[in-house]
Amino acid sequence: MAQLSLEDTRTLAQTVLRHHGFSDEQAEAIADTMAAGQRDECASHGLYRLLGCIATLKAGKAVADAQPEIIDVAPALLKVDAKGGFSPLAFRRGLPPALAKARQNGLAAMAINHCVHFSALWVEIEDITAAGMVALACTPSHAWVAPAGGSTPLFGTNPFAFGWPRAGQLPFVFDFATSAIARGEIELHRRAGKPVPLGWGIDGSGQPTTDAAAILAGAMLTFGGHKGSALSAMIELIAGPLIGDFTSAESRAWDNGAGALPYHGELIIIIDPQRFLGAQAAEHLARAEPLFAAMAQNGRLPSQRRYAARQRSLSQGITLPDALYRDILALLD
Ligand code: NDP
Ligand code: PYC
Repeated sequence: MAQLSLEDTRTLAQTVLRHHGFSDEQAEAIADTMAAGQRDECASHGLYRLLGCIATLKAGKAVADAQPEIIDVAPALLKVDAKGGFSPLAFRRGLPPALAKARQNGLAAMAINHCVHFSALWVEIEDITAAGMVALACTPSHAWVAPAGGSTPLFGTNPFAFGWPRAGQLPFVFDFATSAIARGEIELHRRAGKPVPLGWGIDGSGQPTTDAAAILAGAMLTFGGHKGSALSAMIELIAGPLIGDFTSAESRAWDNGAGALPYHGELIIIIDPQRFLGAQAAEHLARAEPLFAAMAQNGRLPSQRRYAARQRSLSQGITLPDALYRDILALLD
């Protein structure tokens, strides 16, 4: 394994992105997001994504110097047109006005449109909870996942994330794909030549398989059968047609076999507890704490693995498989 400090991780990502023509602002926002993923040991959404970002750019499916445009739609609605760039800079630009709207109105919805998307959603959720807000986010991807009972890909891996601010503690956050697992995790299994658990996907003839490559060529499955399938459909709708953007099937059609990262929109909803609860906000938010304490019956809350990994990375730096490190360095040739 290669070992890097956190600063070197961020610098490596920025250097690769700038080398391929990304503007400074785009490179910084993308690199920060990838470095956070690597720091929290979310390998499928860390530096590995550099390979996909550069391949997407080379395929002509991303704009390296896009300048996101903010569109004020209504008192509680904001759109950010990413103009074909990656989502992190669009989120970064949209967040301050979206938070201002949430403070003013009690809640705000921010749509990011026309963005290429590679990232884990918790990175954004944590920026919102840091402002004392409750947050939800979701996004489609490419049509890779069969609806419950089917074998033809239709849905994206469609992640759904939620965040709850906690006084004096890291927030309660969960963030999961509505497929059994993120596609990136199956890709990492294929790279490592490892089988995947049964239940992650089916091969081209609809048969259950543990072969990562066969699933990537066949179809992924939703988590929780018809329940994950319905949630995935909801995400297609509220982060697709509702915000005037692509579904996962439309994103895959746009890709047209290029093998690029998905291109679509994202919906982020921000709720201000202070506006909901006024002077009683602190008292009611504190009532979440016994719930969290009682929830950890299986040993931990969602995100606690990440937070522990973050502490490790802050003191020891990150590790990267040698083959991936070589592939990333080769992007500088
Ligand atoms: P996982 O199944 O690994 O985990 C999902 C969530 O469940 C995390 O919050 C995780 O916390 C929590 N969790 C896992 N195990 C436990 C446990 N035993 N007890 C309590 N909580 C637990 O993730 P996925 O593969 O579904 O998704 C990974 C990432 O991929 C997400 O961040 C998602 O945003 C991203 N993604 C992005 C897409 C995009 O289009 N941009 C598409 C699909 C996925 P912890 O992290 O602490 O383990
Ligand atoms: O891992 O499913 C995934 C994914 C899709 C887009 C970004 N990550």
